[in-house]
Amino acid sequence: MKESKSKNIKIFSPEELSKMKLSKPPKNSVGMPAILSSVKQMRQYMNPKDALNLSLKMNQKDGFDCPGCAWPDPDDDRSSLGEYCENGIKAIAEEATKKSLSVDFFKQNSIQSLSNKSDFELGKLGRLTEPMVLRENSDHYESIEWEEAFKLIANELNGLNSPDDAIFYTSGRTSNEAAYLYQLFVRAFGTNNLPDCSNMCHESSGVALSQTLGIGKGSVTLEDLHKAELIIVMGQNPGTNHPRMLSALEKCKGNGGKIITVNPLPEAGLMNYTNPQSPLKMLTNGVSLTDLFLPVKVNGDVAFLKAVMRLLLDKEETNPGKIFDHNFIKTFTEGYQTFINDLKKYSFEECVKESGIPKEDIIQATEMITDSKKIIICWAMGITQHENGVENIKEIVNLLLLKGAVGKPGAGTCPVRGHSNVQGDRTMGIWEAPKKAFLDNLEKVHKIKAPREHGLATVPAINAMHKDKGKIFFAMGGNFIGATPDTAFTAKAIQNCNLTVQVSTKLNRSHLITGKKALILPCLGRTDKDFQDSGEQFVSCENSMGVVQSSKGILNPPSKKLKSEVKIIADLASATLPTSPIDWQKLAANYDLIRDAIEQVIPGFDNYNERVRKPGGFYLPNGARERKFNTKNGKANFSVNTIPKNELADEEFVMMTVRSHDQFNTTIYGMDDRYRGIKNERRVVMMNKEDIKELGLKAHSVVDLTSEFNGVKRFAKTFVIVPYPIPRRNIATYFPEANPLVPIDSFAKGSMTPCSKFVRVKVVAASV
Ligand SMILES: Nc1nc2c(c(=O)[nH]1)N[C@H]1C(S)=C(S)[C@@H](COP(=O)(O)OP(=O)(O)OC[C@H]3O[C@@H](n4cnc5c(=O)[nH]c(N)nc54)[C@H](O)[C@@H]3O)O[C@H]1N2
Ligand SMILES: Nc1nc2c(c(=O)[nH]1)N[C@H]1C(S)=C(S)[C@@H](COP(=O)(O)OP(=O)(O)OC[C@H]3O[C@@H](n4cnc5c(=O)[nH]c(N)nc54)[C@H](O)[C@@H]3O)O[C@H]1N2
Ligand SMILES: [Mo]
Repeated sequence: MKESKSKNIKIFSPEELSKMKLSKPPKNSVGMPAILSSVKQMRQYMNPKDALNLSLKMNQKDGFDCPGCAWPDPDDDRSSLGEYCENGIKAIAEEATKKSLSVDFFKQNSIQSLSNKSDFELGKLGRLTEPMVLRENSDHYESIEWEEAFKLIANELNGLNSPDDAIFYTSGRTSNEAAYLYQLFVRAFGTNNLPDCSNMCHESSGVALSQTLGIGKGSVTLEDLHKAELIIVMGQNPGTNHPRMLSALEKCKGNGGKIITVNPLPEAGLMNYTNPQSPLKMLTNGVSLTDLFLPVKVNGDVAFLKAVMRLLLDKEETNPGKIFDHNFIKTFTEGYQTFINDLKKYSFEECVKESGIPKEDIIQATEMITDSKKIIICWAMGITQHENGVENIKEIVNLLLLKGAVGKPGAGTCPVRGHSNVQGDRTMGIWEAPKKAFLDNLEKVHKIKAPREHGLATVPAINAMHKDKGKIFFAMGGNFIGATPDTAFTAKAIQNCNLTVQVSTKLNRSHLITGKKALILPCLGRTDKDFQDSGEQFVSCENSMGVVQSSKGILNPPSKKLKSEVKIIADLASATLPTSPIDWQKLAANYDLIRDAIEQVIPGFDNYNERVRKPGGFYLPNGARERKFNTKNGKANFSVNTIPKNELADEEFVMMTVRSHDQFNTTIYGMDDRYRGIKNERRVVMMNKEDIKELGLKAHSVVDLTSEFNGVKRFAKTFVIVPYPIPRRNIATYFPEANPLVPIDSFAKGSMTPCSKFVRVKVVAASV
């Protein structure tokens, strides 16, 4: 039971942590301070002309898809100010930075010295410009020609005992075209080992929604949000992570809709908001988007939903036919009676207690739900990243089904996706568990033999690398070591590999914790122009609501040596599979041909090339939206879920790991979390002030955190205590700093999503 030590993980001293400043969270979110903050970011890191051009083209119909989140753009009128978004601008400034990394930089900086830099510092070094190799036992990356790099990878891949000894990760920025070609290469090579960031993100949503409604995606459109009578936002912080969603919520309210927020934290964006596109409103204090805030205990959501449904059932029994939508239930669903019989086993009081929400507030929420027919429930990581993440979502579906609130205007499911094309990547076949029909089509169209055995998702991939030496790990984007749980354990897994390859735009921790040999293959980003043999190319992405749109970069790339992700895959495939029946180079020369192939293999992409060129793109088919439930029984299914037993041992806390306002996942834009009033520090523990008192601590005390799971103890050192309005015995830390505490074997049943929002920890006196 001792800390597993791995090199290259930075530990901070308390002195380094002393610059923190706290202030009250702001009265209003977005508005002027947001604009100033993003302007600062642009001014600091970009050429002024690029900055202006980019902000005008962001999320416009003829522009590029913001590389930030997956929130959709309006189908019709888009604000002339640009679909403005503070964090979108930061994402762009980060990618379109004027700084770049030369070969000399790598000569001057060893892996060891780079490892001492924080994630924030690494990101700020600039864009990668040339392929680099880290040879065995070397401490410096050195330059390598593209051709030699591909040869090296091909040799290693072809030298494996089995194609299943290679693992091919994807992060959700990869375009449809690149994702399709990538999975095609991986399957032609012979494996389904295609873990992706989705495994750590909305996998629980995909599993739960497929089982209950027959489609792993949400059912609503942006228009539906505007028309809803009631939107319930659960486990999501849109002010920071999906800022443009706030305009949709504002529109809903403008149309008379109401908003309930279910969250352990009173997140600033939801509590108060000023639309950056309304200069007049910016002078005032903004509006409260949330009509009713429910401070649920971490993982108290099933209890909350059951409490509400228990009350609804009582009302229904005294007013038969008035509360539930029996017509819908009879025609479209199965499992109603079993669900109701189970619900009756719970007492309202018991559910209230487990939820942590005041009883009166639950009664009020129930009134609002009773009065509404058009209900949308939105959710994100606060719901999915739990052991019972899949059940959380099934319980959300139960409530919607009772109210007949699926598949009609203004109502439905809204899992709010993370990365800008994470949903599209899955549609393109980035999935370790592909459907038979998909593989059959792939074989037919491309004349390859597709492997049938399911591959490794993220957590099993880490375990496989940890156990067996000699694997190859290839990452199409992302920052695997930064994003995955159990940092020290995963580091060892990665270091077990013979070769690790990162296709990246910027330097991150995954370039420093590597296999015996490592390669960096630098690629074009979303904002860069992409020229191939047939001329200038565009790519396409699918947003959170199933709209596929084109995206075309407008900047000159930071280096002539960069290749597009598509071209990198094609070159790798040509080197690895010289006798392949697929003409990889032809596909890479003209992305229209890749789209033609997608059209043949994946349903819903008819006339892809034509329709994607229309301004605003096109909607993919969505059964649940039309009440066509493609489940095994053709019905929408009620399900029986249980309230988790989350008793805590003495001195134990439940830790959730969240994003600050100044980061995109492992990319740290800045050290502030403006909406939470925390400045200049990321190693913080947000804690209820009564708990701070009880532990004999004070605001700004420095502590260590430990977690123990299945007999293994984990440590993360030096965090500063910040008093925060958070339920008792719940604490919040930032991702990725707290990832060393997230146990590799603690994941959601049914989806294997790491429980990043529920880590049992102890807060102990700092040991340094
Ligand atoms: N600017 C920016 N945009 C982003 C990202 C980013 O890092 N920066 N990341 C992108 C990605 S990949 C994703 S997946 C999304 C993430 O978007 P979010 O899911 O909004 O991100 P988190 O910070 O993980 O926030 C989780 C929220 O859930 C709450 N929560 C935690 N536990 C519970 C619980 O048990 N119950 C309930 N009801 N609430 C809980 C937290 O208080 C927090 O408000 O954002 C995407 N967009
Ligand atoms: N504890 C904890 N852990 C979590 C989470 C949490 O809430 N808590 N959230 C999880 C979630 S929801 C997700 S989605 C994962 C995220 O996991 P990842 O997607 O793996 O991580 P990112 O930080 O988004 O990846 C950032 C890197 O991507 C590269 N990159 C950026 N743009 C491009 C591009 O256009 N092409 C290529 N090839 N590379 C590019 C850059 O080098 C950058 O450093 O993390 C998960 N981990
Ligand atoms: Mo995500």
